[in-house]
Amino acid sequence: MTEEKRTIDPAVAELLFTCDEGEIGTAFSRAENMKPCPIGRESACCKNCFMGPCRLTGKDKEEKTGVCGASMGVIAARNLLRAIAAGAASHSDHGRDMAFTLLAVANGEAPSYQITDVKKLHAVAGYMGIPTQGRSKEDIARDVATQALRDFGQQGHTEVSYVSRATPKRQKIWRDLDIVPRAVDREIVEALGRTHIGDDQQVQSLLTHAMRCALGDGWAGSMLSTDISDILFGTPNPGTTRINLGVLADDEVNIIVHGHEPTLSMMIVAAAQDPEMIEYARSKGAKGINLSGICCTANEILMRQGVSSAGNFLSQELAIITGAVEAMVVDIQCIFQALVPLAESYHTEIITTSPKVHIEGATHIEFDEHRAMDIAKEIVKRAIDNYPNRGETRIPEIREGMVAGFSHEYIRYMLGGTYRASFRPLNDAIISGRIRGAVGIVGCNNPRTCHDLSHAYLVKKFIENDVLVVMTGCGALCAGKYGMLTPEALAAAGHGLREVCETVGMPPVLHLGSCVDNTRILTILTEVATEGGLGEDIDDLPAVGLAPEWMSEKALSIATYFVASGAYVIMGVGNPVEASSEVNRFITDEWEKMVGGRLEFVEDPDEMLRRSLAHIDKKREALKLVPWDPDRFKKDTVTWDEALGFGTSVSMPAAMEVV
Ligand code: SF4
Ligand code: MSK
Repeated sequence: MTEEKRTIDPAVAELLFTCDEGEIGTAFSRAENMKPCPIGRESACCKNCFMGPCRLTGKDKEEKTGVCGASMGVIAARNLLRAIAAGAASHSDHGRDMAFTLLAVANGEAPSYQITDVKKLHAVAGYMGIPTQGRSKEDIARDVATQALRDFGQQGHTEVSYVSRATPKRQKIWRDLDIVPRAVDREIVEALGRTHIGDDQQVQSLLTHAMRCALGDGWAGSMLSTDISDILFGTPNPGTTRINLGVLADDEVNIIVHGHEPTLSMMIVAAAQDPEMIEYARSKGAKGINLSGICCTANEILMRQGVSSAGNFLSQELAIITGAVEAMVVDIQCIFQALVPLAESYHTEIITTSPKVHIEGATHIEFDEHRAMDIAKEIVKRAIDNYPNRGETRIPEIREGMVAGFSHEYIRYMLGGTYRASFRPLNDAIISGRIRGAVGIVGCNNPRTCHDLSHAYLVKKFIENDVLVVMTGCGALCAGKYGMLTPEALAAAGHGLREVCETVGMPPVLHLGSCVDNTRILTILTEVATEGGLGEDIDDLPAVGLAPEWMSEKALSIATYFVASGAYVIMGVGNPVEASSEVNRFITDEWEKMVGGRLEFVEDPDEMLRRSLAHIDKKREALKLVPWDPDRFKKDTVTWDEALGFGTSVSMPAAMEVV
């Protein structure tokens, strides 16, 4: 396969060419050499007991059953529910660790951390009904952390705290359907129990619980994770940084942090800036210490500390192939086991840090929030000591500037200032047709589809069509690589969207953070619905969620909690439940009848675009808004910038033109 078909990222293409020449394997080549199992890929296989695994194949597979009699629909629904439970567990355990860190800080047991955003702490306490008047921030934080931990493990006929943050209409839908999450852990455990041999064997029942389980992730585990991260490390405000493999420095100690958690990586940021450490690096012949991130650990630290990113999910191996990385420090999720054998051919040390993530052959330095800074310094020192072992390097000279870190709090402020922070101007822009609608483009990369192509293509097409784009995860990092997270991207936007963005001073594509920060999108949608003029709830809004290059079980959980919150969600790459027409009908038409949202799997980016715009226009019509007209806000006068010659431009990679 040619590099153009594997990726549109020139830095990745350059290193893949090197890999091909040197016969170095990567996820790209392994995906080419190993065709996905066609039976498992469409969910026509069950291995939930040892009478199987049972494979239902052939044209009449929907007439067949497993040894126990399980139908194709039940097998596919169980597989989907298990995947959602795993995704929810992964996110939510991250959230639980954040709650434990907050508790340790409140109890004075984690001296490296502090409560940075007291305003956010008070807001979260308010959601939880915890009093704040006349109390110390430590006392409030202790109560918030304790309630958060209760939301994970409480028993009985309870509801997780943040259900109250949804609109009244949404809360009623959930209560009427009995899908309000009782506790995060309980819904995940019940999902595993229901899918055991001989338990729940009805598609409707399994897929209804799938929504409850995913809601526990979206409206508790992940939302708590985002909020507590903001309390500890600060609610993000937009700042500038750089992205792509060209951020690695040829003459400095390069440390990459990879995974999802901000707790250790924020300490490594501080340790890498310690004058003693910088002096130590100089003593080894380096000019300094250069920290960058990959995947969502990158998102966590770039939006709070402006640390640059070396790339997204499929760049993790290529960073090592540059030969310039002294240490890759990993925490949880999305970390290839392949990193360790690959690093053996270079000098890079792979350091695992989570008690939950060990990789055979990696160095394990376990993180403990009680002595976080000591551990961070130990890791930075190891990387410095490794610098003299560096051999030949090949760092692509490719990097791009980006603006990142739009929390929903900042968006409200950006739209209305401190004096009248509000989503009103955004609602008005949608009502007037300047903004046609909004999409959230989120999720991973997947070597089963051209790296970055669908993300970048869809972003370009949506902003051309006056659709505001918000992004998280590796999709957001993709947009950064192609200059789409800068004010200059406005040059590619439609007339109405451009006018709004110029007035407010924001780019047409907003970076909202990491995977768990998809909950910021839930909050924005809820606040927009509550603001007035666009219906009562998320399912009334001209908005769509897309995960064009997804690969993880977490993505399925995210998609499902958005659907259960009322959103239309389209996922790319392929359909993991294709084998069952019953399950496909359920997650589309039945879920739409129940909760107003639907989940579709669509491979072709043009078809994703067509369906999204059709949905946005359908919702505009239902709200009796003026139909979108691309020329209504076309200006016949030039802007001051244009008149003064400060033209804007946005460069799209040539490979996108082939779409
Ligand atoms: Fe086969 Fe049923 Fe066992 Fe699944 S649970 S492996 S369908 S016998
Ligand atoms: S890191 S889950 S590849 S977005 Fe959040 Fe990226 Fe997907 Fe991992």
